[in-house]
Amino acid sequence: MTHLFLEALYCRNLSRPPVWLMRQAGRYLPEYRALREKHSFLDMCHQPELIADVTLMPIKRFGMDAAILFSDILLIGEAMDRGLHFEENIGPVFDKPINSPADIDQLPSIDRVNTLGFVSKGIECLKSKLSAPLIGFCGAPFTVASYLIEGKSSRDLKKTKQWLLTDPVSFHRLLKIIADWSVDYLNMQVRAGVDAIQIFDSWANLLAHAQFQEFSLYYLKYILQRVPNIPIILFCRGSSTFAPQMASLEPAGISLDWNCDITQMRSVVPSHIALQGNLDPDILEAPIHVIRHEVNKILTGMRGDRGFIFNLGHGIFPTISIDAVKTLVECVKNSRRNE
Ligand code: 1CP
Repeated sequence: MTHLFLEALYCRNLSRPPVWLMRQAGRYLPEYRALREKHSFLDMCHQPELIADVTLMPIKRFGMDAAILFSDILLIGEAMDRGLHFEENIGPVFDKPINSPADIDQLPSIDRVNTLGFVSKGIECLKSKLSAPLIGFCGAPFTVASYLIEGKSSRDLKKTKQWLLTDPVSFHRLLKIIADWSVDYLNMQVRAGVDAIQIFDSWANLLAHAQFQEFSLYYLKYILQRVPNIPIILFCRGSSTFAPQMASLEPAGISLDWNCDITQMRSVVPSHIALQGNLDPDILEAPIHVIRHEVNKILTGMRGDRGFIFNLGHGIFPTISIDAVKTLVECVKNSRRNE
């Protein structure tokens, strides 16, 4: 059976473009909110049956062409024993942030990755229930390091950036440890049955050009080389600027933020690398006719591109309406063949 999403990821899709949305399994869904009344977010991430149920929610409701595993990039930090919890209206918090090189030296050994076995079980649980391809994921070492260092969400990553500027050697040590954990964690997901992987570098946009090369790209390459035989999509906020550097790693696909014209990006990213994106998520809070117009603009610009996957430039907000998402998915699914 051919799947549009995988066909497009291999840049050989001759049909309409596939569509899925970052954060499609999340708080904008009433059925997700109903389940969250009964469980904490981390509880949901820990229980294989709930992982499967939530992953399936958007597929059942909208029929996206790919499912993304319900989980979180910060579970690796939990496995590292840094005391992860999620606070209402605040977001992720690490009770034991990484404050010094000595904290790096005390991180547990890599076999603790196996404490994430519930993720594998969730994937196995999904395989019989899901006909669409399943996307596994992890955070990029730079983004995961930034949460471990800041201890919570931060809009400027002051502590992280001062660390990498003043003591790059220990910063690299931390990135290497996270990269090794990520390799094992992703290979665990591949063994359990995911069909593709996306790596999220959500805060790369705060890095200068040369910093991106040194502190992000190097480790993305490290991971790509060690997780073979599975198509990997690289996403970063900042991909509109960093796409040429990302393309040099030859990933299966690049997911673009919404600051660039995706059609023009095709002249920068070679046609054997899939392009995913890149609707501005704010557009989903505009009137329905605006949503249709903007979705069609992207579809028209990318018509005929065998490696195009429709997505947002970043995740869906919890405030976005079901009707808006329905409109988007229908527009893509009703679009003309890719000829
Ligand atoms: O309260 C709740 O119910 C939890 C909300 C929530 C959800 C639904 C969080 C907390 N994470 C998730 C799921 C999640 N996170 C997925 C699952 C599947 C899907 O996409 O549908 C994925 C892929 C992630 C990845 C993730 N987590 C990223 C990278 C992508 C991105 O959006 O940039 C990041 C940065 C996180 C950290 C995180 N987890 C949760 C929140 C609110 C945050 C972001 C905090 C911040 O803005 O700093």
